[in-house]
Amino acid sequence: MPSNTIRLRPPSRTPAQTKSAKLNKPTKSTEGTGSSASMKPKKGTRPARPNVASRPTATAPEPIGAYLEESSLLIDHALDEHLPRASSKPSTIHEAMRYSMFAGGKRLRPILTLAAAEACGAKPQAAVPAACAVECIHTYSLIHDDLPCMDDDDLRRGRPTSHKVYGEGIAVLAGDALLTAAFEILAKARATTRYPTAALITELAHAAGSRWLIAGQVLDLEGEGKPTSRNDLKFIHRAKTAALLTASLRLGAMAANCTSAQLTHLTDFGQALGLAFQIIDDILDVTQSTEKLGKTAGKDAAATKATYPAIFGLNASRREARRLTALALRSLSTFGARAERLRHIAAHLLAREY
Ligand code: GRG
Repeated sequence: MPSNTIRLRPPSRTPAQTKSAKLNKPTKSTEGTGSSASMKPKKGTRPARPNVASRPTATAPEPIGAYLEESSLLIDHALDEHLPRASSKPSTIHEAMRYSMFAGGKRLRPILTLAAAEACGAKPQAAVPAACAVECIHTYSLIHDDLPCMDDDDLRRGRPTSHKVYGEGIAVLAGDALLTAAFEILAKARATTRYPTAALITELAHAAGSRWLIAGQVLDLEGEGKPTSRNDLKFIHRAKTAALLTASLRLGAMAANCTSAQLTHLTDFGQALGLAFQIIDDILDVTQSTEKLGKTAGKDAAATKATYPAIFGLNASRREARRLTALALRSLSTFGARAERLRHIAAHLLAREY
């Protein structure tokens, strides 16, 4: 893979594989089993962390593919530390939480959190609890969205969905537990002079609540098979997708003690990027295969859902995604070189194929 190619869907990895990747060692087959002496870090030492956290922020950024990979590992490592062990009682629920969490998602939202912190002059490490919290919310929403009473899907992140493996009851609870864990983790975020920890908690609760993420899901559910206006479609996409993506950026900025002007610019960036991201998702649903997407392709059309390609056509949808990405990029004009990673991420999301 060329080094500047975004790796949007890394292969599924267990926390053990994640740690091994950082240690540059072979992987164990399952977490907590079959440990070999050569796999274990020396007593008293911790696995080496990816070096994104300690790298100065003003230097030229490395290729985006490497940055995404390193950031993803940093987030996986932190999530592994924050989430209860799979062996904690009752193990079924903790295994189910980890099954979905470490299934190989793109980690887009937490990467945006780290990149936003960097754009505001902080080291990514400052935003790690917020990054983990948004990924917990996102993964919970995917588990619940896949349930038979919602979108009823069998495949997610290239694997059978949670309810297919653990049954509906445990899948509901795994989602609930990740939703709760998000706020437990975020409560550990350090306050800055401008933003108390409660401000970060409120930010995430608002984006994940009944006025945004859940509102999007409600309208999506209620709209199936019914005519949807262009404005309603825009609102559904904003609520279901752009709100959490924008909150991911805002949380990174807040963890970096950003100014209110920086927060406003990143909000504008997130709203435009989030809408572009969902339009691209709609396009990929009709243009890519199930195998490539790691989730069932053609699902939206089969459910007669309102999507951009269904309402505006494929070409107009592509044009709109390009226009919104350009608009998003303009919001970063005052950030200079520190926002280079956000710019690269936006460009690569526009070109993604899954
Ligand atoms: C609150 C149950 C509930 C649902 C909220 C997020 C959501 C609404 C539904 C999930 C399905 C869906 C189509 C969401 C839109 C956002 C989106 C494109 C999610 C997929 O995000 P990716 O591509 O996924 O970043 P990975 O697996 O890579 O993390």
